[in-house]
Amino acid sequence: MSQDKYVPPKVWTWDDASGGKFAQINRPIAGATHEQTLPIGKHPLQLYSLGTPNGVKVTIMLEELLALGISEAEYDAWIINILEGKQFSSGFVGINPNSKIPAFSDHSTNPPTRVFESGSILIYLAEKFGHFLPTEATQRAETMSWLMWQMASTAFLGGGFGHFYAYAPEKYEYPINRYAMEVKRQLDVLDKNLAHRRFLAGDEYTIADIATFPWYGMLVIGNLYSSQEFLSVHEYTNVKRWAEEIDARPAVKRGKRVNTTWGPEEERCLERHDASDLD
Ligand SMILES: N[C@@H](CCC(=O)N[C@@H](CS)C(=O)NCC(=O)O)C(=O)O
Repeated sequence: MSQDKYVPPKVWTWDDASGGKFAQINRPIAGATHEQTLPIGKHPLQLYSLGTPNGVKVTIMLEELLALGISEAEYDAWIINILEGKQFSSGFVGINPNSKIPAFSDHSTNPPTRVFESGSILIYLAEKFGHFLPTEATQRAETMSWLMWQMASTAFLGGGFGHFYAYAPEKYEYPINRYAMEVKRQLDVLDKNLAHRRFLAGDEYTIADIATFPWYGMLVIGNLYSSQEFLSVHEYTNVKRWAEEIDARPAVKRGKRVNTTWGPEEERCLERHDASDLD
């Protein structure tokens, strides 16, 4: 697979030995690979996830709601190990036909409401509990714009830059250059917006911040993909200030730990079924 001699064939075919960290789990077909139902815990809200940036968006949101005293936001967070292919069980695919964490179901409705895509789960929870999504039209539009910006932009950061810089079997100059440029442009978009705003949509902390922090915030203050130096993230001083403020929130500290299988042992919380699991 030499990078300068590759000529695409007339018809693409799947080479499952193409290498890379995710070669074992990525496939060009959708659907379940095995029959397995999902567990259902004692709370109405059930989350099937992993402590990746997309996963912790939802656990941060739930912990923020609980921090406001909303006990109906109590939840069970089950771990879905994507490296073991658990996102392809029939139960998981039944909630998310796209086989990606996070997937969520609300059993307080009859039948239960399934929700997939992290942005969609954030909107569902914000509307259900009436927090972190302004109701005034202009503010709501601004929040939605930044939320959709995050959902559309992050594939370039994770699937593009992160994949080629950290996970691909070899370092290829072309995609690393292309995605590094795009990620730096995105960081500059955020930095310019945060130069005159406390939070992404204005003065209020919203689901746009909750969605964006685990990606771009952690890129700048958490060394995501060990790329802090490579991307010169110190240049984005407004993003850093914003990320540090969010990172200091107690609910964010709790949410970041849920469904993590890495990091310091005492910080991990493989599954959360009760507030005491994090205490
Ligand atoms: N747009 C989706 C992306 C979710 C996503 O990419 N999840 C990754 C982990 S962060 C995953 O489950 N990957 C498993 C796979 O690709 O099979 C969302 O925001 O919910």
